[in-house]
Amino acid sequence: MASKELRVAIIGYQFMGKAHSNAWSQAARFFDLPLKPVLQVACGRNETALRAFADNWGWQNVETDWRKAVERDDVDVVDVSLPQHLHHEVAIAAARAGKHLFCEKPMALKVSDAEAMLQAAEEAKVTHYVNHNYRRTPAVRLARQLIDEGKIGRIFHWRGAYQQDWIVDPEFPLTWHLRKETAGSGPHGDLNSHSVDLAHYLVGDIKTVSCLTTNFIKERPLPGQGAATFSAGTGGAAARGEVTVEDASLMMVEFANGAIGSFEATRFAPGRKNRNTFEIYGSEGSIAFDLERMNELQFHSRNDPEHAQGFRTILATESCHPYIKHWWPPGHIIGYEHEFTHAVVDFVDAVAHGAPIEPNFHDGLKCIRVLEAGLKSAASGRR
Ligand code: SOE
Repeated sequence: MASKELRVAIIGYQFMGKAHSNAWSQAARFFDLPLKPVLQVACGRNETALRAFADNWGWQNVETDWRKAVERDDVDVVDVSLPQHLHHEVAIAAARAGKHLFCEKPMALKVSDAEAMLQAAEEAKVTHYVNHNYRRTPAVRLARQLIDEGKIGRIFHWRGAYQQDWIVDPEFPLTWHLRKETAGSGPHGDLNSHSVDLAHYLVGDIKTVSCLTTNFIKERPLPGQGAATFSAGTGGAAARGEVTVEDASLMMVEFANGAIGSFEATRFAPGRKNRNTFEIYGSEGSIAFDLERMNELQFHSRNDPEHAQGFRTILATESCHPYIKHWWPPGHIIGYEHEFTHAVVDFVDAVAHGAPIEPNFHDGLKCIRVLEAGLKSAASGRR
């Protein structure tokens, strides 16, 4: 590793490629980092699009062959910003080349792939991280702090709902998200992976799962130009293809600590653009979060004087709140992209100190186990 530098290769340049590039370039501007991230190499298959991406974000080199990118001697970290079916092969090759791993969620398509990724990372003794970015929202960190302080007591209920609406139109094309071979599953994997990770973080391990999935639109037009996450693109084909993942999932779980929980994940909730909500109810109080109001946390305490009880809204933008003092003065809200920057900050710290970071490949695997159990339950009708 170059002294005081951490040289990154990013593989993938779409939505997550941009979110991660922004984080790698912002982190050292706002936070004191033990190592300075260097945007060393960007990698993708379409050279023209890749060069435009690299020029825009300041990546110093480009590679169109991911194997060359992950094996370069001038790279310390491989950032896997690819669709999930490609994580496994790239992450394992990068670990074997001795690179630290910053990997997009969900970690893998299936448990066996996630296990192999964890094994490769552990054998290589590299730092490994799965980017469940919502853990690093200051209001979510505050929720964890209140739980650790016993402010809501023994937890009884988790209620998570992650809702979007970008494929409600039956003419939205059959992008990679809607095919089993590339996405593994639909919103159950894409969205519930976030909720399950948050539930693991805030409530604890999940013991049993029962799940129901359904598919509302069976066939869609094949995609044309520019079809991507949230975008129909143009010039879709007249030919249609089969949707091979679920459109919505409802899952019920028992946690090891005795709490019970529900998870709802859908892309068929008109008006809900990217609404990631959770509610946690305990013996001493309750907590509620809504990503569409991500700087706020709702908190109710049964220990407040009876006449003053009710949900209060805490604006998690004071300097006492996690990460906030590095940004703007109090009350100057932050956004989605800041979660990614916080992840980079903690990742750089972990690499510099040889310390683990969460969620890592153990946590990513645990999440995939729950999701895979959910799909098995949905297919078999059994708990
Ligand atoms: C698409 O559904 C998506 O981009 C997810 O893949 C992300 O993880 C989520 O944060 C926003 O929605």
